[in-house]
Amino acid sequence: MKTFSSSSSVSRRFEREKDNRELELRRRKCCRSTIINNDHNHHHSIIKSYHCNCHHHHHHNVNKSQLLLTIIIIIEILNGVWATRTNLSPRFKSDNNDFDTQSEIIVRVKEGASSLNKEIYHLYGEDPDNDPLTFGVLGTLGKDLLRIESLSNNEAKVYLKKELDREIQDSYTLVLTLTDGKLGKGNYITKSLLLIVEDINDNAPIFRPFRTAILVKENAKPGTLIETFEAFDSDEGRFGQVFYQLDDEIHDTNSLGSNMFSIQTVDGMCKGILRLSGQLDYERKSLYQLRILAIDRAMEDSRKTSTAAIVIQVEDVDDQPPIFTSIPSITRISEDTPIGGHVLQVTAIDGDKGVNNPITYRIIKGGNGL
Ligand SMILES: [Ca+2]
Ligand SMILES: [Ca+2]
Ligand SMILES: [Ca+2]
Ligand SMILES: [Ca+2]
Repeated sequence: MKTFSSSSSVSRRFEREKDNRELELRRRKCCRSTIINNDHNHHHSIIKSYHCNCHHHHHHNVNKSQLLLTIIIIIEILNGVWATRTNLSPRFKSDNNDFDTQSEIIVRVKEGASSLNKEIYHLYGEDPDNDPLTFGVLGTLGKDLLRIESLSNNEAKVYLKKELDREIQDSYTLVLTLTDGKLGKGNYITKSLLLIVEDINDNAPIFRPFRTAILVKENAKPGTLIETFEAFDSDEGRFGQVFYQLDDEIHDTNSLGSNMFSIQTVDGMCKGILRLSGQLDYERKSLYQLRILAIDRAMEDSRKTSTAAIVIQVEDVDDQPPIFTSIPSITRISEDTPIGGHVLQVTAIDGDKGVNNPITYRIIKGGNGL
């Protein structure tokens, strides 16, 4: 009995060990994957114990996956929020290269009407999120000068809206804006635009005040300075350099005007010096009308000219002897001519037409008794 009992207890122990091994095996399987759940009804006690064991495990797994799911959902939500919050900013691009962040756009435009409504620049932008881009310009001055026309989602043309005058302002610093519509109202990416106004020859020289009527003594020596002219031209470089000429088209009656005077340009001083170059003669010509031309040094077909008209009055000097106009060669005087009576009338005029020299008469010889 004891043997039996012992043999039966051995057999039970064996059974128990077998069960345990099986249980362990199943547990391992179970823990490896939750799909194995279905064939647990092999042995009741085992299943029970297994269930007991695995039930705990399953519970734990459900909690874990719920947590995982929750975490994933939260991450998804956060991702969404993050994505909208971290909209990637657009940026300006040049046509083929990215801009250096510090560099500004430099545009050169000729002054004057020829540049009006011309396309002066082509804008490119880039947005990592491919948002449609809007270009603009800041400030009233910028809006006054530029018109920006959108071409596509990331391109725009810049037109000059206003006629520029270099002589008033030769450059403008403007600020271009770029938004993807997500940066928020009033937020822009900006880029500095330097607008350089280039010169054209649109100004004629302007004379400084000068004497329009000048009196010159007829005996003035050739080379005498008559007047200095000064004309300023506000254009740049050669467009603003001035030289002087006498207008040959004005001919006085003797056609001596161009020889009688000459004008010399003093380079670098904007001055023209009018000198006498011939010998004046009041008796021959007492009035000269001159036209002084101030011309800039642009190419011949685009030169600009101003004229100064002056009158030169020749001043008479007493350089001519008087001339008798009537003098009888023989005069008869009757004997009874009373003393103090009329003997002879002579007249003379001064050779100088302008100077009202008084003519004095004297009898030089043979005047005894007269
Ligand atoms: Ca964006
Ligand atoms: Ca101008
Ligand atoms: Ca000029
Ligand atoms: Ca100019």
